[in-house]
Amino acid sequence: MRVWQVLSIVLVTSMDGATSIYEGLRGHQVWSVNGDTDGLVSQLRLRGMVDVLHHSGPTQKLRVSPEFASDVLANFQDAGLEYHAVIGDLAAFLQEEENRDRSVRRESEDSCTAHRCSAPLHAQYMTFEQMEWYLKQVNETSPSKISVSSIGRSVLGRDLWLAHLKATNSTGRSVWIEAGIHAREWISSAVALHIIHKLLYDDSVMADVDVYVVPMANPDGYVYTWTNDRLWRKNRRPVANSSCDGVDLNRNWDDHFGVGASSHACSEIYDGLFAFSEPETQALRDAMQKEKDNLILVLSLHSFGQTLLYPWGWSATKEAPGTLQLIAVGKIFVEAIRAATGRHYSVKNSARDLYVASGTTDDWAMAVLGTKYVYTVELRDQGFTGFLLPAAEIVPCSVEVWHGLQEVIKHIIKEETTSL
Ligand code: 0X9
Ligand code: ZN
Repeated sequence: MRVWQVLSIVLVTSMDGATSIYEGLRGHQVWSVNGDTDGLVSQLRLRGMVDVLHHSGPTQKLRVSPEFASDVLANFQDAGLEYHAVIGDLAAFLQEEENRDRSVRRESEDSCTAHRCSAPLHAQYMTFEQMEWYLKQVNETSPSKISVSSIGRSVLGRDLWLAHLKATNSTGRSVWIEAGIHAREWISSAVALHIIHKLLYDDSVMADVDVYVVPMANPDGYVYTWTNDRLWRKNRRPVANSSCDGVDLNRNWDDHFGVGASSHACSEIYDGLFAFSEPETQALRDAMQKEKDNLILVLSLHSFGQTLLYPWGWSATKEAPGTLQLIAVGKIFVEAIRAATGRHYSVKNSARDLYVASGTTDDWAMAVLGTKYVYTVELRDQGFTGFLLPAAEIVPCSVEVWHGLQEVIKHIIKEETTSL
């Protein structure tokens, strides 16, 4: 029995109806569906009627809102598709999780304030403000090693921060790491901050490359996951003539825009009115373009699945240039993690092994910037807790990415120097 199921039994019986920041998810359920061979779930997803939480293997986990529950049920019944509810009320589920973490949270709140935040927190996820405080503090205390600047502002006016970790022994090559483009994937921003910290205080192969990190690529969405809806994915763009908000920033880039995405504003994968309609993707695009000629590796950190995805995402039949090398270098990442920690990650093709999706950071970086090594990294876990990964996993997850990253960079630099 998976944790989703165990918790659902506990939670469905322990609902106390208390008001909380999870109120927006009151009555939302998680359903488990088996054997959808006709793609009904993906049609409902495009129409904004379900949110796919778990998307690998024959079993899919869906979030179903009270608004659409009876319609979705009718569709399943017509298609003869079996489902069962594994979480009866997400608001109660999340409240319960928070109650468990509360004592730890109080403790670590003291160590990251506006006046003192010298390290990323280990025992809890950080608020957007705490992450800003950390970046501002290291920018002030270590100007020779790091430079933090705002590359633009979000729809609601929050800064989009870029941390430039300066090479001490520059080879003119750089690495780009983007995190947090999907609001609910908290682990991605947490890992990005820990990588920044490692780069600041650890002398290593990384001294040879400039590393650019955008740890919070979707600040409005992230804040919204703390205040209103823990499972929010998109940005917070108000959409004209629609009751739904938000554009999926990982469908808004200008490469095969509109394929494997939805034009319905209520869909979790709504791609926006046109490519680069959003200030967040515009800012990322412009900053990446400045580094275009130096980039040897682009990583877009997401969760979950423990998978390194290589392009293309827009087509399951077209092969990306250098596919064999993409796979080989992906395996170096995976093997470094296995050797150092025993944790299992796998290398997969985005479209063929996951699903077709375009307008993404990775496809755009490869197609438009021409970066040779481009991956989406789906971090922990494999679906056990999914987007609600416990904070206790921040450090081990960061450590494994750090191992993978170092080995991959070593390899790419060696490959470049031997091919000169
Ligand atoms: O759907 C996505 O944007 C990514 N998965 S997630 O669950 N984190 O939302 C996968 C993107 C993979 N890349 C491409 N398809 N190009
Ligand atoms: Zn994602």
